[in-house]
This record gives sequence, C-alpha cells and structure tokens, in this order.
Amino acid sequence: MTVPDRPARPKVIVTRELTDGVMARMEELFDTRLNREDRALTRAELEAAVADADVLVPTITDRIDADLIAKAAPRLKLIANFGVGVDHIDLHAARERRILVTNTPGVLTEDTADMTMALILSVPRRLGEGEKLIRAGAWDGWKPSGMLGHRVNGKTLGIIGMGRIGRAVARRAQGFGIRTIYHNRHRLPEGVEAELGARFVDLDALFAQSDIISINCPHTPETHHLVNADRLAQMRSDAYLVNTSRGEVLDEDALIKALESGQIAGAGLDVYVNEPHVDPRLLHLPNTVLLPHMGSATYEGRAAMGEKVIANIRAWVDGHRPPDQVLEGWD
Ligand code: 8YV
Repeated sequence: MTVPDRPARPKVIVTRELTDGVMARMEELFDTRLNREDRALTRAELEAAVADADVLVPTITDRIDADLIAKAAPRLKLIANFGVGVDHIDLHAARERRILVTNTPGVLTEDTADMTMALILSVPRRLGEGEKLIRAGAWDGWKPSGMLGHRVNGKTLGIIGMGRIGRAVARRAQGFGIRTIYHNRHRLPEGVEAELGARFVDLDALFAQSDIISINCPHTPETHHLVNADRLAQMRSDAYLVNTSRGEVLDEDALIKALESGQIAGAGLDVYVNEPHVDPRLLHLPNTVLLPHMGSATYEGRAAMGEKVIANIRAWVDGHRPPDQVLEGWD
C-alpha cells in the first residue's frame, strides 16, 4: 500500500560509500543515488544532488545548513543521517520546512565506549609515546624508570554526559576498578546509578575531583565550549581529559594552552573542531594521544548504522514515524 505524498520508491541520495551490503539493499529498495568515489561531495555536488531528492543520507562530512535545506525543499522530506551526532544538520531549518531528521543511536554505543576506554587507558599509561619510541628505534631497553605513567585503578573518572555512551563507559570503568562521578542534564535514577557505581555531581565538583574526565555529551548550543579555559583551570595538574564526542564541546585553543603549560597532564582526542584538520600544536605535544575520529569505526557498527538508516527510510515510506526521529539531539 502506498501512502499519499510518500513515494513507494523514494529518490535517496547517499553522500558517502557505505558497506557493500547496505548499498546493495538500498539500491534494491529505493531509487538510490550512491557516491562511489569515497570522498565527500563538494558543496556544488551536494546542492545538485539534493535538488530533486526525497531522502538525503548524509554523514558528519556534509554540512546540512539552512541554505542547503532551502534548496532541497519542498521535495526533500527526510534526512536519514548515517551517524548518531546531528550537529552538522540545522535541525531548526529542517523543522521549519517539515523535513524529518533521523539518526542511528544504540548501534555504535559499545564501539565508541570501547574507544573511550582505550584512550582512558592510553593517555595515563603513555601508550602513544611508547609506540612512537619503538618505531623511532629509540628504545634502549627496560629500566626501572622507563615510561612511567599513572595507574588508573582506584582513580576517579568524571563522565560529562551520561547517555548511552557515557553509561557504557561507566560500566567498563567498573571493571578496571575506577570510581565514576558524572554530570548530566538530568540525574539518573538511583537504581541505575547504583548499577553503574556512579555518583552525580555538579560540574565544579567533577572538574575539581576527577583524575580523568571523559566527554560523552552531544554537541548542542548548550554544550558548545562547555570545557573552556575556566573549566580547565579547575582541573588538577595531574588530571587527564578524553574526548570522543565532538571537538566543539571543548575550546580546543584553551585545551592546547592547558597542555602546553602543564596545567593539565594530558589528553586523548578522537574528535577535533576542524576535521580533518588537526591543530599542528597538538601534533607536537607528547602528552596527547590523537585518533582520527574512529570511535564507531568497526565493520559491525557501520553495517548496523546502515541498517538503521534503511529502517528509518522504510518506516517513513510506509507512513510510520521513523524509529529514530531526532527531537532534541542525541544522548
Ligand atoms: C560517525 C559519530 O561515524 O555517529 C557519530 O555521531 O561521531 C561517528 O562515530 C559519524 O558521525 C558518521 O556520520
């Protein structure tokens, strides 16, 4: 059965190469236009592509601003984002044009939490430096004072943003004997706090008390530069910061200055303000571990993200509310 104003085979623009299985299924189900060139579309290409599309499947490398949305309307009806974060999409402009936005929550939680935990372990234990030492042929053998870092067991982890990913990080931290404190827009129910062994604190306490801080909140107008110079000044000089969320949640310049001056001990970053550009000052800081936005980069995760995109489009075609309609960002 077809639904009025919902084409049975909508024209779907997919801006990046997805997994083979997902692309094949999309071609089967929809009138799909794929980008087989595994590079981001230029602005002009994107504008041309959305001009007569019913559905757009973008990724973080596409800027879906008000201007693009205006050009895509009135035909565009659904932006089915491949990814959970939607800060590259002007949600307000989409709502004004009655364009639905969906994302892919849940399926990249565990992978992103794993990567967060990897950074929580890597930075205090200096994994990046150790690896570079060997590759540079500069290791002169074991010594009692060699590559000393800080123990994570028994330390306090401060999680900013206790949504799915934050909670998955807290669960992992328990296994490493790390104490968790957290801050979130809303305090979690006591039962959940008890299960995670996590204590709710205000941001002042979180910055002052944490040995390691992990940013796991979405980037929204409210969290933009949440970690700024003032907040960094509240951290102890032996504390570390890890960010697997979005570069914009922290003031990158302030972070670099805090790292350079020794105001904080180190940082592990998977995300940056101007991706793929990484501030060159970060490259020269030994107390950083830098990853190329790979938190959710598993074969399993990317396939599941694609399946979610398909499920959202199909629900919309069938006249149902897509399961992952974005209302207020992601958790
Ligand atoms: C995605 C991410 O791979 O889902 C997110 O929000 O940050 C990444 O892990 C990327 O955004 C895909 O668009």
